[in-house]
Amino acid sequence: MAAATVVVLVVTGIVAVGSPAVQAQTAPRPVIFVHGVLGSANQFESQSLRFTSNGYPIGHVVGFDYDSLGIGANTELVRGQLDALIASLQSATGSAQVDLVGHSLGTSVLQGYLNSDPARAADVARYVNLDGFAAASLPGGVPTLAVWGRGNDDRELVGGQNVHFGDQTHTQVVTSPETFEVMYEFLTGAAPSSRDIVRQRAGEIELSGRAHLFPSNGPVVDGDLEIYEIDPGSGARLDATPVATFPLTDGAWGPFAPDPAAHYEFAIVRNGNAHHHYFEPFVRSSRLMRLLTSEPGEGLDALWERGPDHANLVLLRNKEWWGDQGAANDELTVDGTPVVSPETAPVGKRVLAAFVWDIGMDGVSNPGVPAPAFAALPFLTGVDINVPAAAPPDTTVAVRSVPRLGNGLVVEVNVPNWASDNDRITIQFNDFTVTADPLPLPVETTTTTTPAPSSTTTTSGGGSSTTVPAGPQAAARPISASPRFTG
Ligand SMILES: [Ca+2]
Repeated sequence: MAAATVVVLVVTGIVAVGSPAVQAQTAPRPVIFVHGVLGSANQFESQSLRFTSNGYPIGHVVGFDYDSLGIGANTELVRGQLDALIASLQSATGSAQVDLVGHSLGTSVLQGYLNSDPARAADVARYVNLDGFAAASLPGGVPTLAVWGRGNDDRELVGGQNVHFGDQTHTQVVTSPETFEVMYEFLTGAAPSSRDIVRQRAGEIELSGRAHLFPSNGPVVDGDLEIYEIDPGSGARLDATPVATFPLTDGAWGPFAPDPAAHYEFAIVRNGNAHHHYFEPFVRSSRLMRLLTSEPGEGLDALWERGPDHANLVLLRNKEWWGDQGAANDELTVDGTPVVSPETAPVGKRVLAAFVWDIGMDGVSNPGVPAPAFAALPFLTGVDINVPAAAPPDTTVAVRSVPRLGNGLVVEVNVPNWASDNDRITIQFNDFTVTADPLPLPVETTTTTTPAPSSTTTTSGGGSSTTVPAGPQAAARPISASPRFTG
């Protein structure tokens, strides 16, 4: 009986492979992203914006957060949580199957999940394996796309579609437009109309997400999230009263509707401590924002020195900062002092987050000597820059990013010099440099002011107005307009 069931499932999978045109005409299946070690669902945020730019309902692009360091002891727990998430999406969307995307350690989690039970594999139409584990056969027999990054030119997932981006680093493979393009076509059977994120207009953007402890992804349950509009030139709050406040009881917050022209501070306030998070202006609705913090004095917060005289900053981007790649280097500075350098961010260290503080609390910057405490940690680096601080803040810290191969894009984020004894600062930079403008809004014309030609046989009622498109409904931006290699 069990063997017969397996045969039926395999046949079902083959039918799905041969029917891309049918798939493209139906509502897209929900897609679930499973991050790797030290990761979070936030690493799929920009891809979620690309999916919704191409018509996916926002509730169909979901992130799954788990404790990546505890996965060995929690394998069955995590599989049970995935079962529940998939069942909830099937119920909420009416889709019989979902798609799964794993990155790095997340590919081990998902390959194990798909191989664990044919009933689980039957609920999954397609699987995307991003720069993670190879396999000798399709996980659970599910059709698979494997995308490989730098250093994995020889890896293969046997039986799957294998794509190699040798010029993209490990997490860049997750967030790049090139990966989106192949992933979208693999999942839907059709090319995307835009691989760039399409901006939404004022009044259309809604943000929500979670506040998590890093790296366990445990929820923050004992504080408030306060959102302030800030002066982009100084980082100072425009008003002492938050524009929105969300009690954090299970980590979840939102929705919050930002002005796309405004700049904001998201402050996690807990027990006299505050963790201030800053972003570039928002371009599109998201449910995958993750505000990462830690218990004061624990975890990574134990690795840097805090005090009343200097500010501590985390500079984060879900695309590796490159410091030893010559013309392809990223530029990142704090008050003009380089954070990214050959010493602090060699490409092999895969740096996603730079921890910046006055190492030794000696009032001296020594940015060319990376912090020994971070030497053995993947994706993280520590940089000695003395940023004088005060409580309350009395000046502005200027952080400047010039993304590699960004066509001259310069991003400046200015923040107050919060003192690190009670305040911490995170700045998250976008992992994308290109966005597309939305289609033009329909233009209203009034029929009464434009008499119809005599040849027209049908006319509208007198005095009414009608809405006509301003022009052909072109794609937001042709894919060919973007360079193939985005660095
Ligand atoms: Ca120092």
